[in-house]
Amino acid sequence: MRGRTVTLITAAAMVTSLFATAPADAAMSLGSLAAQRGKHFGAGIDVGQLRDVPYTTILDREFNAVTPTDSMKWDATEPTRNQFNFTWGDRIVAYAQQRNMIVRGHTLVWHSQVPAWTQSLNATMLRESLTNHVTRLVAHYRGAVYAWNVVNEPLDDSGGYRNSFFYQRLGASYIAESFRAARAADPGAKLYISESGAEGYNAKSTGLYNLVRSLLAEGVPIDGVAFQGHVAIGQVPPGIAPNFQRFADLGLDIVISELDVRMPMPRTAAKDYQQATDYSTMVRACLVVPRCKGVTLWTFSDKYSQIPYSFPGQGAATPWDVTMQPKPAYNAIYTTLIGG
Ligand code: G2I
Repeated sequence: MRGRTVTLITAAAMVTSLFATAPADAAMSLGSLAAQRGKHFGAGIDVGQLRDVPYTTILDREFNAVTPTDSMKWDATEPTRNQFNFTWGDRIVAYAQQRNMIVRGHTLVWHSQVPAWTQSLNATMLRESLTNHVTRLVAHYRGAVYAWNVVNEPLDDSGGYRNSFFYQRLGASYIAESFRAARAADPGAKLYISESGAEGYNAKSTGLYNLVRSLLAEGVPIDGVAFQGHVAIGQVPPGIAPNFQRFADLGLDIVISELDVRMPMPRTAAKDYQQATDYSTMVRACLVVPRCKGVTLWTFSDKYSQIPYSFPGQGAATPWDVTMQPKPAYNAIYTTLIGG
């Protein structure tokens, strides 16, 4: 580690290291540093991006896990009822396998990005289609997808069930049924419930805690909780690690599955600084919780970030800019993974 040791540095030196512009050691990557701590460091990616050489150069160098951001969603994989298209997902899996990256599958059951045909089904048909969808996806990727986000965003901000069309037509039982179908289709895959805005202690995370505790009590096969980690600069909630730990104490694994730190545009040095600190805080929360298995960035470059689309006026949410130059956030993550 060229000129940089972690054990002896003071708090002031740590702040300085957050701002260094060059990687400490070209031989190390975020993925290899995370692996040394027993964790993965992943990227949300998708097929169109795999032709972008400056981008894939960073992907191949820095990451040891991938999640398709869109290609395994219901609208992409089953655009017509019971007619499955695995082309894009297969490409991501092949790409990852060639590079020894693990694949986190995303996502089997979500109220968004579902094909229109699901909306006209009665309850019996929807239940049948849901089970079929989960079964076919998980069976197709048996042994290739290491972990699935089985049910995504089932709660509303008050911690109650989200009033999605799944919930309206099937009641809360759709959650347990999805997990059971996934387990039956690939007993070896790790099955996660995924939620947004539940990183800190709040009504939603407590609702999620109560939900997974009761699912576990009913014997529902759930292995982990994916905390998405979409945060705004300067607004990382306190108490993330203890919140993660209460889920871990139920016997569950944890991941941060969609980390990004958005800022109001335009980018400034001060915002970059705050963002670096926020990335560091998020990554450290995973490091200090032994059952946190890893972190995935959503995405790693501003060129492909969904933030300007989801939050008009905001952006620059990732550690690499649109020209693939690393920002202070990259160094902050690097330093944090070393042990800062
Ligand atoms: O909305 C952010 C994420 C919230 N959690 C679940 C994730 O699955 C979700 O991811 C995003 C994808 O990253 C986007 O790729 O889900 C969006 C849809 O809700 C995806 O949206 C796509 C749009 O469909 C495209 O039209 C748009 O050009 O985002 C693209 C821009 O990145």
